[in-house]
This record gives sequence, C-alpha cells and structure tokens, in this order.
Amino acid sequence: MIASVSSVQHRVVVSETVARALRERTPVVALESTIITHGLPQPENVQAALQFERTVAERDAVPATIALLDGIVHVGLEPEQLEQLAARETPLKLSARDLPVAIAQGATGGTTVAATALLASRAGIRVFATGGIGGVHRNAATTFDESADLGILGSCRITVVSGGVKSILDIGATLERLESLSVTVLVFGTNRFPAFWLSDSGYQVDSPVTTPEEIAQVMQAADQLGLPGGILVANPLPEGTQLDPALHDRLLAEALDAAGEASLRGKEITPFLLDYIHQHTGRSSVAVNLEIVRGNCRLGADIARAWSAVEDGA
Ligand code: PSU
Ligand code: MN
Repeated sequence: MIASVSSVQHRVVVSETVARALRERTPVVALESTIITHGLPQPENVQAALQFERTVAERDAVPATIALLDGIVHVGLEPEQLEQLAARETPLKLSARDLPVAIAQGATGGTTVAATALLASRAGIRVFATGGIGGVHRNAATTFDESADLGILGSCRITVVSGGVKSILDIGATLERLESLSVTVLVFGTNRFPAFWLSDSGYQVDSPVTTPEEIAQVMQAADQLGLPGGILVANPLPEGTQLDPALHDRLLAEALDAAGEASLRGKEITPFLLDYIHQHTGRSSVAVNLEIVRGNCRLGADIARAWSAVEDGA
C-alpha cells in the first residue's frame, strides 16, 4: 500500500501511513537505515529496526524509516522491506552524494544520516532520530575525512536527535565544524555534550534545553529567521546506563590502531570502528547502542508532537 507524492514520482515512494501523517500534519519521525545495514551486527539489526519503529509509534508519532530499494527511495518501509534490507549480504552504504548514481543504477542500500536528512527534509519531515551522527575523523587534518552528515545538517531544515558524536571521532573538531556550518546544537537536560556510549564527552555547549516544547520553539524561531540548516539535539544517556568508561577507552584505542593497520579508506572506516568495538565488548556495546537509539526515538517522537502543536497554532 504505497502512494507517490513527489515530483520525481517514480523514484520516491512515500508510504501511505507517512503520506497521510504529513498531509494531516500529525507527528512523523524519520529513521535512518545505515544503522541497520552497517551500524549494528546481524541478526540484532532487524529486531532493532522494528523496535525503533515501535518506540516511535508508542509515543504517538509515525515512524518513517528511509532506504533505497532497487533504485527507489522509500520514505516509510513495510516490515517485510525492513527485513529484506537487514538480511542483505552486501548492502550499500549510501550518503547523499551516492544517491543519484544508486537511483540511476537501481541499487539497494542503507541511507546514512546525510542521505536520510536530505530525503526526509525533501519529503517534509521535520524530525529525525538516529544513534550517533558522523563527524570529523581524528586524523582529518591530513585525510580531510569529515562526514557529509555535517554539511547536510548545515543545509537541510531538519532536527536530528542523536546521542552526540562517538568518541571514534574528534568531538571537539566536530563541534567546531557544526558552528562553522551554523547548525544549532542543543543538549537535552544538561550542558554537557555526550559521546554516544558515554554520557559526557568533556565538551560543554551553550544551550541546554529541558523540554520538547522548548525545542519546537527553537525550530520555529529558526524557521522564522530562515536559517538554512538544521538543529542537532544531543540526548545523553543517564550515567548509570553508559558503557564502562575504562572498557570504552581501552577498546577505542585498540579500534583506532586496528583501523590504522588495515589502511582503510573513505566510507569503510566508520563501520569498521563500530564493528571492532561491538565484537570486542561481548556485545555489551550493542545493548548500550540500542538503548541510546530507543531514547532518541522517544525524544524524537516527543519533539515531533510538540512541533505538530506549534504548526497547529501557526
Ligand atoms: N556513527 C555512529 N553510528 C552509525 C553511523 C555513524 O555512531 O551507524 C553511520 C550513520 O549512518 C552515519 C554514517 O551517517 O555512519 C557516517 O558515516 P561516514 O563517517 O562514512 O560519513
Ligand atoms: Mn568519511
């Protein structure tokens, strides 16, 4: 049951549920799919993907998982489509710049934060929940490796809820680039910017926010200013649920060494680091990872509801 609602109709399919919610301006939360294809190990990934959707739905918002299937952009997947994507042996990892060629060639793949934010905002979705966004890699001064997630966040009007930025990246440099790109950065409930598995990265931001309604007001103010880019909402884990910091530090150092030895390039690097850490924590990092995304789905749904209320009043 699908309906096309795009100017490139044969290339973008918005599911009926998502299309109706957008028409009626009821809450919608976009979800990415690289986390399914490359961020989490099989077979946890498919259960996780279904669970993220349920978590959004339980908070009275419509989940819209976005992916490319056989050259068609799907905004809102049926459970069977999610299962097929999660079970694929060698799915593609599609960032924004990969979409044109993947569409032209009829390919299938998971969409990164960059690609998902682009597609969601083009479809009219304002809130997007993920795990952690990409950012500036630690050796970027020589490799120029900076995720396209940052540039897209600087140019698409979308509010992305994430657990901050993983410590596999240079968090300080990532925050600097977000400033250069005029991305508004908010932290929920504190001014300490989180580091995904860890509740506190050691970096502080200017703007803690404490309610979803406040975030919706920030979105409205950004719209009124015509700010070209988006808003990053970092949602820290409660300290009691974070990964053991000593284990984290040891594995991170090992993962970075292993990546150096493997001489990886480009888009392989992030999945390699994540996989290394998942493999070497006896999967406790996977459990923490899932908890982070579920928390972001809940907050994303709450923001989407607050945003619908603002739109109704507008
Ligand atoms: N960071 C994470 N988990 C992830 C990713 C990043 O903590 O799953 C995925 C997201 O889809 C993100 C992408 O958009 O990796 C970034 O990849 P790169 O660093 O190659 O831009
Ligand atoms: Mn990169």
